[in-house]
Amino acid sequence: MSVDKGLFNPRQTDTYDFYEGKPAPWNSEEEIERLVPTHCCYCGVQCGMYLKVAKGKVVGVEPRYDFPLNHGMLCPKGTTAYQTVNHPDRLTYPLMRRNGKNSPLERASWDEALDTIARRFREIQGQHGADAVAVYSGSSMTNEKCYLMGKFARVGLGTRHCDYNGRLCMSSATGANDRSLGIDRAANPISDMLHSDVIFVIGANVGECFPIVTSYLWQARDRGAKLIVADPRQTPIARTADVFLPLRSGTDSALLNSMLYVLITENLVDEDFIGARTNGWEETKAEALKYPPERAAKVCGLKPETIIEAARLYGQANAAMIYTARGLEHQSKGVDNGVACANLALATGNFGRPGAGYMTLTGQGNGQGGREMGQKASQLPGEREIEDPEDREYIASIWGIEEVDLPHAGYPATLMIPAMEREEIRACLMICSNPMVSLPDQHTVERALRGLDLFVVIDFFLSETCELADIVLPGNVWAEDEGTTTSLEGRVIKYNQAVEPPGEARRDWEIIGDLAKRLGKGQYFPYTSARDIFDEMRLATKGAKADYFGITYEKIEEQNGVFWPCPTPESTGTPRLYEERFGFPDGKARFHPIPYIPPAEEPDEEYPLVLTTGRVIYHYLSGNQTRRTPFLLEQAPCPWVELHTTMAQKLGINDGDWVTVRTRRGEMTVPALVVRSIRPDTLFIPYHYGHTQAANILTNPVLEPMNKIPEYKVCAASAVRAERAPDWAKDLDPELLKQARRSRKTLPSAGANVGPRVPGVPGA
Ligand SMILES: Nc1nc2c(c(=O)[nH]1)N[C@H]1C(S)=C(S)[C@@H](COP(=O)(O)OP(=O)(O)OC[C@H]3O[C@@H](n4cnc5c(=O)[nH]c(N)nc54)[C@H](O)[C@@H]3O)O[C@H]1N2
Ligand SMILES: Nc1nc2c(c(=O)[nH]1)N[C@H]1C(S)=C(S)[C@@H](COP(=O)(O)OP(=O)(O)OC[C@H]3O[C@@H](n4cnc5c(=O)[nH]c(N)nc54)[C@H](O)[C@@H]3O)O[C@H]1N2
Ligand code: SF4
Ligand SMILES: [Mo]
Repeated sequence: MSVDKGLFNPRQTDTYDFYEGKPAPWNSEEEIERLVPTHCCYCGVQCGMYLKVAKGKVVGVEPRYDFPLNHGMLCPKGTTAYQTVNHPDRLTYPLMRRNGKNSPLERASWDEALDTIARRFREIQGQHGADAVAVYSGSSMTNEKCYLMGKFARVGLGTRHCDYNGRLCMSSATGANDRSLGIDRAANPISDMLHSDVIFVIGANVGECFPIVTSYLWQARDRGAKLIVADPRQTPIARTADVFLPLRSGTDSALLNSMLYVLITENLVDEDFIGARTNGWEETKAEALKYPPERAAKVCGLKPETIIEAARLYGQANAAMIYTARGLEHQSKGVDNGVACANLALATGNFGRPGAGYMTLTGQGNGQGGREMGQKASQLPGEREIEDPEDREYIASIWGIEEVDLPHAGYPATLMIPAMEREEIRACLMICSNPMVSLPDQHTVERALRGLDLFVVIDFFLSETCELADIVLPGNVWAEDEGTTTSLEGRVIKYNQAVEPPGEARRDWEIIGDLAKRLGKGQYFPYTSARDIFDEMRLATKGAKADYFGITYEKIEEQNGVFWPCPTPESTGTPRLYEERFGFPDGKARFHPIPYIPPAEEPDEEYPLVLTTGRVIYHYLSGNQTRRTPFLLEQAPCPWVELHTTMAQKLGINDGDWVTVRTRRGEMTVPALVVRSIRPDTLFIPYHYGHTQAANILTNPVLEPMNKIPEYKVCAASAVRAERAPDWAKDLDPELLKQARRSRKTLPSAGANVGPRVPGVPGA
C-alpha cells in the first residue's frame, strides 16, 4: 500500500522495541513492511490509524488522514496503543490452578485447560441447573465477538445469565434512548456539531475522554457556537464555556427541569414540533413548572441567574446539541437524567436537523455495537428483545434451535455479584472485563468472585480479575484479528489484522468455538473466520432496529464506515436519525415527567463531602492496558484525590499530602491534588487502578432501578490527612509523582489549576 510520506508524524516513537525493551532494529521507514489501516482500540471515537508492521511485529502507528472523523489526529492513548501488542506482559499460554484456590496459576496446554472448563461447566450445570453458569462479557471487543458471546451463552451453555461491562457504562443512556426516542443510538454524526449554534455538554469530560471530538468543538466555537457546560469540575472544555454550571453531583434532573421551566415561562418552546412529533408534553410541562430557578439553584448549589442564562441561551438557538456521558448517567437516577435531557431537546424541536439533537457520548471502543449484538441480559441481536415472541422465533431460526430452547432474560452484570454470593451462580466465563477494578464496592465483588466453583477469564494481560481466576486463557488484542466495531456515531467500521497472536495465544472467537465443540455444541459454531460470524450477524439483525443487513466488509471499506440502520444492499446507511420519525410505532417521541429525586447517599456529619469518580486522559478504563504503557503510566502513575483549595485549607491538607478518603464501604489513602477546578464540597478520584488503589473500594453499589447501573458518580465521603503513606507509596518514584502532579496542574489539556476560580459556586 502506498502512503504519502509527507503525512508521517515525526513525533512518533517507532524505533523502540517494547518487546525487547531496547531500541529497535527497524529504525528507518524503509524497514516497515506494511501499513495496516485500522482504528484505535480504546474509546468510542474509534479514530482511524495505520499500524506499522516490521519483521512480523507491530512497531508503530500513524494516524489516518483518510478517516473522516480524526483527520490525522490521535490522542496520547491512540499514539501509544500499539505498544500493547508486543508487550512483554502478554499472556502467551493458558494458566490454571491445579490444586484448588490457593494453588498458583500454572502453565497448561490448551487441551487441558479447555477440557477442564468443559467438564466442570457440565458438572456444575448437571448438579445445579444450566443457569448456574454465567457469561460476563465486554464491549471493547468487535461486534463479531460480542454477538458470539451472546449466542455462546444461550446456545453453547444454555444459560440465561449473559451480560457485559456496558451495564456499567451505557445502560442509563440506553434506558433514556429507549424511553424517549425509541432507538438506542446517537441521533447525530459528530460532524453535526459544526452546524450547532449552541452546544450543551452535561456530565461529559470531552477534553479528556473524547479528545479528538474536542477538535470539532473548537471548530464549532470558531464558527461562533456558544458552549454551556454542567459539571462539578471545571473540565478542560469548561474553561472556555460561555455558561458554566458547576452543579452538585447527582442533581442534574433538577437543573434540567429548571431549564425547561425557564423555556416554558419565557415562551422558548417549539409548540409546532411538540404538537406534530411528540406525545406526553402536558404532564412533563406540569412537572417542570415545579422547578423555578430559585428552587433548583438551592438543590444544585448554583446561582439562579446562571440557570436562567443557560436556559435562554439554549432556548434561543436555531440548532442546539446536548451531549451527555457518564457524569449524568452513572447515577441511581441515570435513566431519568437522560430522559430529562431528551425532554429539553424535544421541547425546543432540536431533532432531525443538522446540528440539532441529543446524544450520549458512547464510551468504550465498541460501546455502541456491544450494546446491540445480543450479549445483554434481556437482548437478542439487533437490539431485539429476548422476551418478544417474534424476536425469539426469528433468532431461534437463525441459530438453528427451537424457540423453547432459547433461554429467557437473565441477570444484568451488577446483579450477578449478589447471585454469586447466594451461590445461585456458581461458575463464570469472563471475557474483556476487569471487575476487580471496575465494579463498585470491591470488597463484596472480591468475595463473590473468590466464592465461585469455577472462574474462567479470557484476557491478554493478567488483570486484577485474572488473579482470582481458576483458569486464564490468553486471547488476542485488536491488531491480531479482523472484525467490525460501531463508533459513538453509530458508524460501523472495521479493524484489520496486522499480526498473529503471540506464542500460544489465540483469537477470542477461536477459543469460544473450540469450547463450544467440547461442550458438544460445535455444530452451532462452525466459523472459520470473523467474516463468517459477521455474515450470520447481518442476518440476525435483519429487520431489527439496529439493522446491519446491508453492511458488508467491502461497503465499510468503500464508504469509510457505514451508519446503521443499513437495511438493504443498496442502502448507504443513516448518519442522522429522526429526520422524519422517531423509533416508536406511531413515529412520535415521548416526553416523560421527571421529578427530582436526590442521590442515594447525601453528605452527613460523618461523611460531609461528595465523592465522584471518573477518568483522566492518560488511562483507559481499568487501566489493564494503559498502566502497562510507559508514557501513560508516567503521566498518571497512581490515583489521587482532587480537592478544592478552600476545602483543603479547612481540612489542613496541603498539595501532595497523603489523604485518607473514607466512605461507608471502605477507605483508601492517596495523594492530594489541590485545585480550584472542583466544587469545594466535592472530591474526585480517578478509577483506573487496582487493589488498594481502586477507587471502587469507596463507591456505592446502589443501582439505577430500571437498568441497574451503579451510582459511581455520587456517594458521601470524608477526607483527612493520613497518618502515613500507603504501602504502595514506597514503590513510587517521588520525583515522578511530583512531575505528574505538576503536569496535571499545568497541562492545558488536563484542565486543573488554570483559569478562573469556579464561578457561580458559593464559597469558591
Ligand atoms: N481517557 C479516557 N477516555 C475514555 C475512557 C477512559 O477510561 N479514559 N473511557 C471511555 C468510556 S468507557 C467512557 S464511559 C467515557 C466516559 O466519559 P465521561 O463520562 O466524559 O467521563 P467521566 O470521567 O466518567 O465523567 C465525566 C464527568 O462527569 C462529571 N460528573 C461527576 N458527577 C457528575 C454529576 O452528578 N453530574 C454531572 N453533570 N457531571 C458529573 C465529572 O466531573 C467528569 O468530568 O470515556 C471514554 N473515553
Ligand atoms: N468508580 C468508577 N468505576 C467505573 C467507572 C467510573 O466512572 N467510576 N466507569 C465504568 C465504565 S463506564 C466502564 S465502561 C467500566 C469498564 O470496566 P471493565 O470492563 O472492567 O474495564 P476494561 O479495562 O475495559 O476491562 C477489559 C479487560 O479485558 C481486556 N480486553 C480488552 N479488549 C479485549 C479483547 O478484545 N479480548 C479479550 N479477551 N480481552 C480484552 C483488557 O485487558 C481488560 O483487562 O468501568 C466502570 N467502572
Ligand atoms: S480519541 Fe479515543 S479513539 Fe481517538 S486516539 Fe484517543 S482513545 Fe483512541
Ligand atoms: Mo464506559
